[in-house]
Amino acid sequence: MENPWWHSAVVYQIYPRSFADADGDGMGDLRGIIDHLDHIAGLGVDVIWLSPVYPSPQDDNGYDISNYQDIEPVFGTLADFDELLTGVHERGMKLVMDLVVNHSSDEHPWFVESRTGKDSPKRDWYWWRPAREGMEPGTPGAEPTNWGSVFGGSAWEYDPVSQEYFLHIFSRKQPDLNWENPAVREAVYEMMNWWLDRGVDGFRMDVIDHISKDVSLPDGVLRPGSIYGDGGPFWLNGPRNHEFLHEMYQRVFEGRDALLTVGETPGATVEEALLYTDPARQEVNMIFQFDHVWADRGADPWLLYPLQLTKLKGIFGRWQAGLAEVGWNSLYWNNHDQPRVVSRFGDDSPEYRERSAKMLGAVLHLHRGTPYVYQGEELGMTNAPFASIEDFRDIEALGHYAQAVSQEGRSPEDVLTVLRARSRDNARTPMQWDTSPQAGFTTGTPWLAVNPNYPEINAAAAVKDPDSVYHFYRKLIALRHEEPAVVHGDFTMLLPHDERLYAFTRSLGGTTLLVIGNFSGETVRAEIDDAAAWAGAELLLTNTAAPEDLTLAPWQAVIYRRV
Ligand code: TEU
Repeated sequence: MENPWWHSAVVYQIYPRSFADADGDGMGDLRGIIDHLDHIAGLGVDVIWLSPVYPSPQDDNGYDISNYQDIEPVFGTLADFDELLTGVHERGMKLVMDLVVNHSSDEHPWFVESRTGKDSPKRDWYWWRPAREGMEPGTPGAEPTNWGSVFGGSAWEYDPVSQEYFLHIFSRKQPDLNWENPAVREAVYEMMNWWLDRGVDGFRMDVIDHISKDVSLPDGVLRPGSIYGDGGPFWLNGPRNHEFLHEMYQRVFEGRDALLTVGETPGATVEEALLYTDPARQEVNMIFQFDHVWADRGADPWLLYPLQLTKLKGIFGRWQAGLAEVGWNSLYWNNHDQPRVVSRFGDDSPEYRERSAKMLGAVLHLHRGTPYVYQGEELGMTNAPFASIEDFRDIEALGHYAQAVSQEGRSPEDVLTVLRARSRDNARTPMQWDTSPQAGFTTGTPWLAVNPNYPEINAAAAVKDPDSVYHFYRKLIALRHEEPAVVHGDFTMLLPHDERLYAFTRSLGGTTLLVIGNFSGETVRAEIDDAAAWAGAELLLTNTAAPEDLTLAPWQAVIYRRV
């Protein structure tokens, strides 16, 4: 197969609620995005991925959709959307929508109808089940399975009218759609075609490896310290997942040019990824795997560990090798679900924030795959100083806190410590545009507090400063567009046992790139085998003074080229 365009593309993710508020209601909107398109285009990215902008009760900030074919009024109108799409296309970029079809909102007309009773024609569009045998419906423990939901509490919600339960892997306002029912699939494909006909350029598919469930719905293993079982094995990469995605390809993507499709797959292994992304199988272009963003946590997502660089390198090395011949990687540090990478794997102190943010960007962008930049990452935005549980807004953080403190008796301070490091709200604080009040995000009161560090960290300052993280990212993106070895080169990990240096080469034809990132606050010499050969090599990019003898300053990154 010819190399598709998205092999050399870079994607920028917008979380609309937190990007830019044009009308002063404290919430970002489409007009705000339109007003700031030049900031994104200035980075040189090829694609924008827009997190959900559809009508939604906003229980999970738009990942609970009540109408798939319109725009949330808080964000604007379909006319605004068309204007945005035109503005994106005029700047030579593409626009990819978020597709959230593992579940809908409980306020979607499909679910409203499904809920009217056992005889509803849409009853089978969702997962309705009776109480556990021999148990009184609605009593504790009578849920059809013992599964916990991702956001805390049971994954089943009881409906007293029909005396049955419906499944919700996420919040009770996000009932899971039943993909076993062909009418559900047809409705989804029809909606996708409607957006593509309108001119959008593809989809990022929310938890798309959850759509096929083990229909026998067995109990899960009890999580240590929890009262709920782990349903993951029965809803991740289920028996018909690949079949459904191939059908979607045939019904929606076949015969359309220049699209980008990326599946979010928290449960994917390298082996599964090969199936999802092998072009011959016609499923999706690439997936978001989670191994590297789970490198610093345990099986229990709320247990945190310090980063072990050797573990992180092992994960990336495995994915680079696994998809080298067939399939394709996506590359990301950040999105709206992850804490800020400079606070997590870098050093967000004033001394090293910018340098470590650039180092992390350099290491990620020089891998083989399609890099994703999440809004604010190009500024080196940091985690936020949450003082108490009242400062959080995310349903996941609040749900976890309630379950851990009230139901499981954990100490509120311990739970808060983990939330400060881990909460998704770290990624969702408003975009920092300038030094005006509320960082120029809104003239009103922001829905989530602006990070108080905006006088130092903001887009206006970054765009003006040629040494900023923003301009470093711009150079990384340009390098991908100009140097074929970045896109196509073979990947070889060096120094796999080093806990401070992340080093690798990329080779294509006669060109070899050497990339080294120092993940430590110490000065470290890279003891690579052919160090002498790199003595006279061209230094393409670094984030502080050029090193001598491959001796890297704290948090330094270097990219050398030899031809
Ligand atoms: O995320 C799925 C997912 O993997 C997360 O819920 C993850 O388990 C959690 O964030 C770990 O902290 C997608 C969306 O990206 C997320 O925003 C939604 O909340 C979720 O699906 C439900 O739609």
